[in-house]
Amino acid sequence: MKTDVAIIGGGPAGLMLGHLLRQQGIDAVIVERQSADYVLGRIRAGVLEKVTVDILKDLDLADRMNKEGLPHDGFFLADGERLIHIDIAELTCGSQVMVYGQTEVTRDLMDAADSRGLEIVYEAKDVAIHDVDSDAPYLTYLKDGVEQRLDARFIAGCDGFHGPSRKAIPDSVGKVYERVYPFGWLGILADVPPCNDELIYANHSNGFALASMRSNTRSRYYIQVPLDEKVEEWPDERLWDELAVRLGPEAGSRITRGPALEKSIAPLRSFVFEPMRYKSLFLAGDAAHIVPPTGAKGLNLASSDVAYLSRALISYFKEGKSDGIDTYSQTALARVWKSERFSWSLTTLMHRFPDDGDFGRRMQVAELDYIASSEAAKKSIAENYVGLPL
Ligand code: FAS
Ligand code: PHB
Repeated sequence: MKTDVAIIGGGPAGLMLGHLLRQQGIDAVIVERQSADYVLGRIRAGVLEKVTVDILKDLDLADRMNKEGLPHDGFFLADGERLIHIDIAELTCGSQVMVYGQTEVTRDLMDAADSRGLEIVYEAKDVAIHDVDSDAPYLTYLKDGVEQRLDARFIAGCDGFHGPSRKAIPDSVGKVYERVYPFGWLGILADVPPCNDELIYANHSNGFALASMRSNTRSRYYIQVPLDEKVEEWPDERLWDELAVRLGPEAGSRITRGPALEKSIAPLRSFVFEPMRYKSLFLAGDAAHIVPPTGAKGLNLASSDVAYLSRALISYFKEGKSDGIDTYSQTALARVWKSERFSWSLTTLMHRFPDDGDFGRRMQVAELDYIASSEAAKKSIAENYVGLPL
């Protein structure tokens, strides 16, 4: 089989890239290790920046999001009983974020693939990358036990943190920047109304908590837990009790309890791999970087990578220009690092770190006092939260 761009990974990055290329008549094939149901079963991001909303609108795939999504004008930082409102619409001259789950974004992109000629090979096993240092790279993979070959001009590694594409870049070329946090997030998804109409990020002496949602009838909550914690140690009732404590008396009293539809622990790390291009191989999304979810940046960084990469590849195939692909890594990384900084900063502010001690806690209180009293501090948080311009 032959295509223009072979995409490894059928998550949001791979699906968005594939659609944007097909929309311009450029051939692309996605090779995905899991089944479609497995990909849809992963519960992840909940907040979309403008860049992600715009990609769905540009692809004319925004109808369900416009119908079911919840545009939000602000969120809260809670510190014990104090609630600090970040009015993002006022502070950013009208920008909003869209609450619409990554699962739904992925579903909308998947459902449109066939009708738009975007081929997705699901359950492709043992994907291997060949000859990326040439102009004729190719993939091999097993489908129903039979080895297949996919020749392409370029390969896009959209295969997430654990995929093979980063490893296809020589150690002499690649550099890793990483910080692993000494805690994880225990998340619960339940068909209960949210306790608040906007998100609440809470810093409590027991640890961080987040009250989020997927709709007006489906809520998503998280609490910070030690890295060695097991989901089995958190029966629903214990988790609901702890959320009521950490979110503060007002929001806590409005929590509606219900059975978990999903409950899992995700580790937190800040991670960047440079460069995001090696000859005929490009990296996009979690394949190149990971952020702690505190800033709601993970999915949205995948979107900005794909916005840059699709423009570069379209310019190459339709105008014969290489300046976009030649500057892709540098352009994408400039935005990646600013989002890494914001996500690290908000994580540091809102979580209890085992080694912080009294001084570290006083620094958090002083920063929250400053944010509560400063328009400039709130504006800085707001413009990062809605997403910096491309
Ligand atoms: P993905 O990981 O979504 O997709 C990569 C795809 O590549 C997967 O479908 C995988 O099956 C496939 N793949 C991997 N190896 C392969 C191989 N060898 N061959 C073929 N295919 C292969 N972000 C937020 O903004 N907010 C959150 O709350 C949040 N929560 C998260 C919770 C968890 C547990 C995780 C892991 C991430 C979370 N994220 C969150 C980040 C997440 O949303 C990612 O940023 C987003 O999925 C990035 O999309 P992709 O880059 O497409 O990577
Ligand atoms: C979510 O709803 O899953 C969510 C929202 C905001 C975040 C992280 C996760 O910062």
